[in-house]
Amino acid sequence: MARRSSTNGASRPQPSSDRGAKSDQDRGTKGNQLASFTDHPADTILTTNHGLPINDDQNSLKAGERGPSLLEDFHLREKITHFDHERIPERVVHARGSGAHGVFRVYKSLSSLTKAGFLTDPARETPVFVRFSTVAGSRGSTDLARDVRGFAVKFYTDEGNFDLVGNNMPVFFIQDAIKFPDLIHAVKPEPDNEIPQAASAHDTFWDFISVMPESMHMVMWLMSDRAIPRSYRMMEGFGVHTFRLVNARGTSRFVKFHWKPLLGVHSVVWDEAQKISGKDPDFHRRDLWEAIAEGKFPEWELGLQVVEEKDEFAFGFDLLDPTKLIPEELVPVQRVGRLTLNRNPDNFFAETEQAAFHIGHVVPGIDFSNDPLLQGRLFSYTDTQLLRLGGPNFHEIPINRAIAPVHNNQRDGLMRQTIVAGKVSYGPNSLGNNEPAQASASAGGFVTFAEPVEGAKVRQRGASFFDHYSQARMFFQSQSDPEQQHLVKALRFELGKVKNLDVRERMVLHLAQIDRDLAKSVAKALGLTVPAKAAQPPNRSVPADGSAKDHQHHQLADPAIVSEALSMRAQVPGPITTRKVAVLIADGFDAVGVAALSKALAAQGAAAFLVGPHVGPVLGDAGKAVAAPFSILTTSSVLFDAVVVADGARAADWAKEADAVEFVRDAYRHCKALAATGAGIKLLEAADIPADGKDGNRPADAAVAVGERMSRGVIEKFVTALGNHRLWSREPGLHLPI
Ligand code: HDE
Repeated sequence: MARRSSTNGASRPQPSSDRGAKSDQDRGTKGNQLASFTDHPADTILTTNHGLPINDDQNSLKAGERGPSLLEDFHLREKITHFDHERIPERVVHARGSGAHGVFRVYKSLSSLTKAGFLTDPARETPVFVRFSTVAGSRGSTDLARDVRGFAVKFYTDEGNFDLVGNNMPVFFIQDAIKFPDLIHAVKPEPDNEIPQAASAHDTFWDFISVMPESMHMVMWLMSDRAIPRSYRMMEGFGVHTFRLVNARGTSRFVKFHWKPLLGVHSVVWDEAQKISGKDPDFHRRDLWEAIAEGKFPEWELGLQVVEEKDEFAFGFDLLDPTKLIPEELVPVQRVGRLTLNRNPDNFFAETEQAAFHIGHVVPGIDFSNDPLLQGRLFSYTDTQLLRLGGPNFHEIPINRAIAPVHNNQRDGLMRQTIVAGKVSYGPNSLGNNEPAQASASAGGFVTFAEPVEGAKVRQRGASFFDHYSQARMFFQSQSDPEQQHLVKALRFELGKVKNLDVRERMVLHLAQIDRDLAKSVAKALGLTVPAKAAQPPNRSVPADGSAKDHQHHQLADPAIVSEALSMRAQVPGPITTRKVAVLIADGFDAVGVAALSKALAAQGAAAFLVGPHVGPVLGDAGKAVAAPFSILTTSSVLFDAVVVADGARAADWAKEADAVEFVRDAYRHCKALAATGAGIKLLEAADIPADGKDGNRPADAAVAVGERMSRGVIEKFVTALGNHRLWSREPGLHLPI
């Protein structure tokens, strides 16, 4: 098999040829003369990093068979030195991530809004690289932590790279970049013992939050199911900050960026998330990889909320405040283009790990607002790459290279790849025709929008920034009942893990400002009560000399809004494409029924996976064996969207297996669709699942389909339930009384 070792990599849009210097590695492995050394083709021969073919990679060079190793062994030293240096610092936040290549295309020209070429030309397909991530955990932590997810998109446009470095939640914890190190120190594992990994449920996080009222809106999102997505492919994305779009006439408008997944917005439940973390900590990474490998390409629509310059102050909140969102009911999201992820990386480290996103990578037609969080980020991203990627030339790493030509007078530095000929590396110059030359605006030069700015130098925020609760309340009150229940349970869990009682009490006071019922039901699980007239909770995010009055809580001028768009449940569930169904089969199983079910699922893009008592061949009722890729020991229902127990000669045996009982019990508890036929129904009974027609005392469950045979009716009921994602009405019985 030919080995690929190109620095340009087939896996990236090719950079312009004048900058694509070939590596030593390429030259070293391509020589024809190597072919004569072995039977293997020349480009498969083992060499040193300098191209020398290696004769013995099994033994180090020694002075005699039993003698000491020799310093002369340059191959041993090169190999081990390289190995010793394989690690680079992980990202200080968003360390755990997964990436994919794809393309973006705008539906129709947005030239009235922006001059950005990739947004004005529907014929143009722009290559992209996307990296999804969690925030708090280390590089090897679980995908299913309760956390914000990063959603970073690098567009390789003809006018340079544009990075939209967003999250799966539209607001953020803090209003000003100066608080970011504090926030991250609080949420990361505690510094004395480095516990807990990838979790916000600990004292330092909640201590910080409990004295930072501005975090309350984001905390509502973090405690909601948005923080435990079913899949990266089923998350919304948000640019968070207000940006600007600028058209060719120089007209600027404010814009919020959104990504809307075509598979719908879905989450798992917390018990399920914790189990997935044990059973398959790579769940989201695997899910993204497999969907792309199977050609079921994840897609999102790019959405824009556009606000005219004249409407800058039309809202009760400030567009520059990243703890506030613009309700879609006030400014609808226009869907303007489509992102398709269609290629997995060839090498995780070279591409996903070395990808360097920067909010400051913009193209003409896109500009910044004065959001103080955004402004701080403009500094942070290049700075962090200097340490993480080791120097100023990280833009030359293939995944980071622009496809637009790069010409400038920047030179040298650690690991410089580009070889620029000539004497002149300064401008202006006369020896080099004054090139590289500056581009006029009409020739595509980036011109910053000339926003008038005037003011005293102050360390202050606008008054509306001090409304900390209105949008937190809007978010909570816009959730459906099951979503509110999940949010309450998440707060009970997280605050229940906090040891410091003052922190718990302070949080209850904050919750009482958001919604009294919410506060009461959380307080109950903490053994606390909400005071009849809850006192104003503390706010320690005030400067030493600030007037206390200036920093008091303000109430937004906007009327209370319930925004349906904030509820995942209020949204269209999307197709069942790529949903995974576990089918439990034992010897003598109903092969025709299982085939009919698989066919019905495949017709809608979903897939059935056979789970046997063991992996490998399981006999069907007609005597034909099929290979089960999973056994009841190697997988778990938390890794599937729905479960079927097939009829068969040995199907009743499942009911005696504790692992099988757990399998279906979890699926039922997590509100998933279930089906069972014939003797398979016994397993549902063993797990105390109400199989309709079998238990007269309980009403039929809309997401449990049973029948003697795998009839069309059973299949239809099951597929419909799968399409509804989860049957949340099963849940109330599972809750503590509120
Ligand atoms: Fe980041 N953030 N961030 N962030 N961020 C980083 O950059 C930072 C913020 C986001 O897949 C770091 O290359 C500061 C908001 C994503 O590679 C670092 C502030 C949003 C990713 C950094 C913020 C984000 C990062 C760490 C407050 C959503 C992962 C490694 C002013 C809109 C990108 C790196 C990837 C990564 C700093 C706040 C999103 C340290 C100082 C708000 C998706 O530069």
